[in-house]
Amino acid sequence: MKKRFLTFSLFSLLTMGVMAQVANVSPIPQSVTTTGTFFEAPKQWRITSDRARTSSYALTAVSELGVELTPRAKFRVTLGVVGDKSVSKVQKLVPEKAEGYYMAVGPKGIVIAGRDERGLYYGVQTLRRMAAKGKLETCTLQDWPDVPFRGAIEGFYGQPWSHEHRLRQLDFYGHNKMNVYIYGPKDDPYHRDHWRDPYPTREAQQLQELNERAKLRGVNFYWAIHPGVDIKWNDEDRQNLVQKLERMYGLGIRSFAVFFDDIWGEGAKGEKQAALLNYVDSVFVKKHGDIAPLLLCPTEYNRAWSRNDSPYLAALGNGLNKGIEVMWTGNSVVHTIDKEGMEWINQRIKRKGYIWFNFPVNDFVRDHILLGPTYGNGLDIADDLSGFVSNPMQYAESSKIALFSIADYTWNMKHYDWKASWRRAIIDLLPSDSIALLTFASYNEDLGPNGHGFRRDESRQLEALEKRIKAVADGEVDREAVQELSQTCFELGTACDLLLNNTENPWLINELRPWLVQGKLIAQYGGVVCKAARYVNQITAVDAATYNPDDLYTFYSLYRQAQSLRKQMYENEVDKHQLHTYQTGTKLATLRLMPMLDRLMSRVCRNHGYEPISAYAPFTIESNVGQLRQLPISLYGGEAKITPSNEVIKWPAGAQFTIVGDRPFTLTGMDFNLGVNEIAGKFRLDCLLEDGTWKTVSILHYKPTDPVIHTGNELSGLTVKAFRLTNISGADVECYFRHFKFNKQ
Ligand code: LOG
Repeated sequence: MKKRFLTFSLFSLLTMGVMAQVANVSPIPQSVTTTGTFFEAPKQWRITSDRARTSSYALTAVSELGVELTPRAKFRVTLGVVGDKSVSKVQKLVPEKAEGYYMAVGPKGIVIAGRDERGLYYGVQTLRRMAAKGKLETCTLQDWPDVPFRGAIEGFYGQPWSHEHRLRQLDFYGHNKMNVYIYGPKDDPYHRDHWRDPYPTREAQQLQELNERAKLRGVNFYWAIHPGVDIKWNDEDRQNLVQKLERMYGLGIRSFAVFFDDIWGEGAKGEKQAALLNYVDSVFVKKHGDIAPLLLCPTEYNRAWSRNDSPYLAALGNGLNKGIEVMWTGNSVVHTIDKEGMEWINQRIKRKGYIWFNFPVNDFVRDHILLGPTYGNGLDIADDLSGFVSNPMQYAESSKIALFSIADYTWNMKHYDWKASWRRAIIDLLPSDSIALLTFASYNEDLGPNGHGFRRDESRQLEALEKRIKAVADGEVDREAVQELSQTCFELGTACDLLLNNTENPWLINELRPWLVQGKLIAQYGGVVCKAARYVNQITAVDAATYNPDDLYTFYSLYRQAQSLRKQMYENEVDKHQLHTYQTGTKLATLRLMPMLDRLMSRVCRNHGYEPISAYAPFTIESNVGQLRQLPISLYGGEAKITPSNEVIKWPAGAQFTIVGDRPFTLTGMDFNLGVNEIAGKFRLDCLLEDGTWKTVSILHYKPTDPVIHTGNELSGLTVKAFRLTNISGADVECYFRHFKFNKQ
């Protein structure tokens, strides 16, 4: 057997760790000339800069490098921006690109000259990475970003990030040369539902503090408002909007966005939105003169929702003032971005699209945490976009794996290597246990089936093994393959244990904990399955009657242990993770490892004449509403939940949504929320009884102001094979799919 214990990509990790050099700088610099010679970084540095520069945040960043700054030091660090005397000699070498810098490092000293203040700051960040291991490399660099605006948009549904997490994020963006953070958490009431109301004092102070930190990190702090749910196109609401923006301006914020995503009706009108944005542009942005160009997130924010001749997009393209940026998620809500897609949208909005990349956001697949690599975006689109921001998970620290790569990708697209970037991201996030994190992350890549149909590859290292395990005929076993699989599970378990006890980054470990505990159980289950597999052909028929309770090494004991572990996995999902009503469990390794183990186990069970053990999926969805067809459905105890959708659902007249059981089941309750008050009248609920007839069950709202739909008493105790919801209004209905649950006996 090959020795595989935690050797997964070990070589590349080690070589990277040893080389504290310019080749290690992330994001990858555009142009580097290096001699390959290293020298010990002196402990004391002397800064030389023009007086005008002394209060700059780039200089503050130097003071955070962990060296002693003293005028007596021999090692001189010369800092400046084009036009400063301090760097006049190298001025011509500074790239003529916004945020670019020139840098020279040698045993006598360092020179960093920025095209602008931010360029200088980025030069310091490069130095920070180069000096991280105590050695410096003699080299020169010319560097600049490919994409003008790079960063993150806190734009997901669910628990918004905490203040502390946001501060940590801003530090991280600065370190990784990202210059945008857009504040737009869907569940902040002052962003969306109560957009007209001012923030309470404490929240206002925190936003002010975030904005200050952002300035220190060279980040534009965008505050976004989402007025579309109930905006009236009248002067009063126009003033409400400007007033709210003025308040935020008063806190020191200088970058703003207006969102109209996931709405319909009045608020969704293109000409009205364009007119409003132009108004804000003239009476607010232009009036103050120190505000960044406005950012709009449109209602048709992806191609799947727009016709080729979309009047909506035309209204924006023709109507919006020059300079207002338009956000875009790509060919669908969750999609990678390519050249053809960029050309399509740019023609229509008559400007370069500003990408809102819906990865690694997991608000539509909350049972998975997404720690995989960022791949699939075109490497040739730098000139086709004005900005590229990633919408992360509500798990801020875990999102840094993807965000690190977004920084890498948007800075230097042509040299973006997703595998290498992923590894660097993981080393950067948890240097003390990077191999464990890399191993664990490789089981948290795919999203599982989801309403957006966005899938990722997972555990690529198992591809060959998967084929070998599959190739074996019933009743046979490939002992070497099983041994390797067992080793793989052991490695996953080791990784989970190491991480559970890691104290270097408690922020990260706390977020990962439910998945780490689940990972440990999967690893254990895998070990048992592999042991059981070795019994194939050795003992042909073991049944409970021959079971000796003193002997744990019988197939029957292993069978019961596997059963117990599946139960513990199930209990872990139910207990640990009721964080949010939308949470539907804690899953990992769903693409390769778990299916492999389950397949192997059922084969082994059949061989012994036992019932196979596997996860039980008793319900399926059938629907001619395309957006609902693929939603995952989960069952815990007697409660079944369908994963909600965040977008607007277009429910055609007459279209149905049906839940089918694999056997008759007895209902005890049901409620669902289509996000609209008094919408129950537009739908009918029918249950398919055991005798094959359909019975209608009444549906109603308890209150006119509460969108939740309840069922009449006649539902409880009804044994059904299926039930279905039909739009009987005679017209297409627009609604949401906020939650859907039913209980069975
Ligand atoms: C929302 C976003 C959400 C994401 C993924 C946009 C423009 N809007 O379907 O807030 O996090 O998808 O669920 C969206 O993407 N709606």
